[in-house]
Amino acid sequence: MNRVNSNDLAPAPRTSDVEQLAVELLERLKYRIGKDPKVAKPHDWLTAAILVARDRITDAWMDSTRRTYATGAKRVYYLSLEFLIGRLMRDAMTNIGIMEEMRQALASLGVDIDVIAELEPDAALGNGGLGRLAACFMESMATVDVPAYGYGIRYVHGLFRQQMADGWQVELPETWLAHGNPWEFERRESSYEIGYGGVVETINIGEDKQRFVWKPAERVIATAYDTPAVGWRAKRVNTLRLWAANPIDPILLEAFNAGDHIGALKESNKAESLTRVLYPADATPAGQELRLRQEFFFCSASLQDILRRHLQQYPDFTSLPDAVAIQLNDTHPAVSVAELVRLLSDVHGLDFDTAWDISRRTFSYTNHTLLPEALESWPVPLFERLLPRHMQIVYAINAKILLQARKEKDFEDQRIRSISLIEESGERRVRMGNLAFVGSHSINGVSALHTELMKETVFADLHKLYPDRINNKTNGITPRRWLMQCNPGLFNLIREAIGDAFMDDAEALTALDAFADDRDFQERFAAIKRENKNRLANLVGSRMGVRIDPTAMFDIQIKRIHEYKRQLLNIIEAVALYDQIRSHPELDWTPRVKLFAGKAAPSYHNAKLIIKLANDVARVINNDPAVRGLLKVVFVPNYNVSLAEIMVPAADLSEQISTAGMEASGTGNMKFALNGALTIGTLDGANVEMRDHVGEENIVIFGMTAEEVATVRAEGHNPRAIIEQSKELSQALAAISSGVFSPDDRTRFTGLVDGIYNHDWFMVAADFDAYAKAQREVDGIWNDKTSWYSKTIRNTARMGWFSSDRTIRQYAKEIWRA
Ligand code: B1N
Repeated sequence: MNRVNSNDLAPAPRTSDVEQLAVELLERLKYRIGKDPKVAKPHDWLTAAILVARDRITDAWMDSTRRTYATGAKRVYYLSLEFLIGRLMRDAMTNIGIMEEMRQALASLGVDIDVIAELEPDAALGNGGLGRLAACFMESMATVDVPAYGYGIRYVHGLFRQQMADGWQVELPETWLAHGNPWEFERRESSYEIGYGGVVETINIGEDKQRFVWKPAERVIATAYDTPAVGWRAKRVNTLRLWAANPIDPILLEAFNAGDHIGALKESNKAESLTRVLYPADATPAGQELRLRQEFFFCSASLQDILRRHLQQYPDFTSLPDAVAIQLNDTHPAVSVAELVRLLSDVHGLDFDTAWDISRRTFSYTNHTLLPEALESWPVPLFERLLPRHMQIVYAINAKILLQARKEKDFEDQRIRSISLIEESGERRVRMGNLAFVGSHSINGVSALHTELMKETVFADLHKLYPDRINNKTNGITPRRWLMQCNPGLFNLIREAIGDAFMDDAEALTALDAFADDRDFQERFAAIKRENKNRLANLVGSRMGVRIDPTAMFDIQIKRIHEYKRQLLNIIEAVALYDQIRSHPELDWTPRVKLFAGKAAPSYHNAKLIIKLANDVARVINNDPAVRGLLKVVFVPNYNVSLAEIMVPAADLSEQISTAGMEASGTGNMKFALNGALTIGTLDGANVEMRDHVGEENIVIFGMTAEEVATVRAEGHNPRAIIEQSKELSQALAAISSGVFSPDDRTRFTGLVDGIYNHDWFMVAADFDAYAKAQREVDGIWNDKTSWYSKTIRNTARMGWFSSDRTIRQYAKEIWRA
């Protein structure tokens, strides 16, 4: 019999000329959305445009999948509880190279692509840097041709929407799925059972051997939703697979028939609440039972999926570490270590030691923070109740590790306690960081400084036991989204100057160095910055009704609100500057606009107070005629990826001022410098390496080093004495504390200021004078425009190394061996 070759039926490769795209747009509009162009709403056009792009991506996607099977290439799995994606349309269309044609095709149908692009909701399935890094990595893994799958949760509500009510943050639910999501494919056939609770049965199978069978009391179904992740030039398209929870019995028939229509939905509601909302905590553990349920849910589903795929291609699991690499994005997926051991031994029949060995050679773990309060741990009773079999496995792993450690010299009781998977002081808890560490063959930090501090602090003893495991992979950002797409003006200027090589190799940007002192180039660079600032000024004007002057210096701090990031230091400096401008009107002040944006965790009291302070200070300064517009303060609400894409290209000055030793890396710092901003920053996280790359004359560094902070904290310091020695600081603090900015509630900020007087844990007082001095140095550079542009152009030229393509190549070579 002659079988039909499916390739014969495959449509011919699509052309992407303007007419063809226009035809397809009308086709999708009619047959997929059911609308006539005459009545189509902007949203319908957005969906149609995405569907047309998606079809082209799908061709490349299937091709990538076939190639992975055919070559037997190693697969990389990136497990992350967060993916902070933002919008996808512009990214996908640029990467498959149809952006201009699509613009024209839509225009020929009377549709403005920029208008519909604004309607695409941000996929905000993450909080901040950790989630955004995962999104940049997805794009870079496809770009550098690593066969990769991202695994996470399809939250119905991503990060909350931030609204301001009288200057206070108010959280509103985000409904990114309200109009459907044309990017995703639901995969009903890829679903798995996930269990919780119940009991473990032990079956004796002779020769002193036992089998363990976990009988969960509760079960839910995990169903996959796939989104394509398109690499640059569509070289490869990978998969982001997000899990949604569904009940096993959507309707409890017995209850329903008995007339209890609400009770009949109990299971359904319970299952769906699992994946309903993203925990809004950044760099702090969420702590609640639902969070542990979420973590186990997506880990178990992902691992079952990985093992199933492996068995399609290999006879057994001995080949797993050679065929598969699983990267744990922080400790949030660390329960995977126990779950993989369970699946391999209890379900697939391997003995414990083999399962453990395979597992350890498959996993690697990235640590993203050293904040002691951020290290995840779960109360033993909770862990045991929810995951009884995993608790046994954790104990078994612990026994193995501690036995081995006791044989080492220098491992006395204190050291043993510190490497144990169980915290024994006070309430007994399972330490997820230690579990991730011992369960992985590689543990990496996210900047050179952070990695060194990992070795000296949180993982000092584990590092002593396993000295070859900790390594560094400095973070990066994708230059497609964070230069090409968000800053087309600068992108085109660079192309004209140095050609196209940097589009495939960001480090080729160094050719721009030759233009740094070229007057003509400086002027064109400045003109583009000015356009970007106009765009931001218009946004601030229309969204907030605040007029800002685009010729003033735009000084920007955008990131999550956290005491260690020190937005407070920036605000206090603004208050001190305000004082100075009023008392010395005769001096030649540099006009500045200080812009802030960022969300606070809803339960983080001081962070919310800092937002209120920024708004209170803004109201007073912006309305004081004595300031003569020389200083403005603006807090832009609802910071998200899309807002960052407008603010980053518009920045003159980038604020990266965390207490040294506390910001693991930062990635916003890289985005600003790449887009031609000067950085004012501490020697923290990746700032240190940025200084090495751009040159110390092209970045303004101030303040204590991580080592100095550690010493001062250990020896104790006297912030009160420091404050009393600084007239500017004491005046600014007195004004804030006494209610100058909060006449309606004079003691609103007293507690915040008292914290600085009494302990100053974040070294705000200790670094204030150095910071203020550095700011005046920035003014000096700003006022010499050739010097300013020669520095900022060099920033753009020398930031190519911070491309996430470089980061991913290092992971691929040194960790995944892919
Ligand atoms: O990860 C980023 C780094 O650039 C930042 O410096 C770092 O602060 C950030 C618990 C976190 N560390 N830890 C978190 C997020 C959510 C959560 O529930 C912790 N985020 C970071 C990328 O490496």
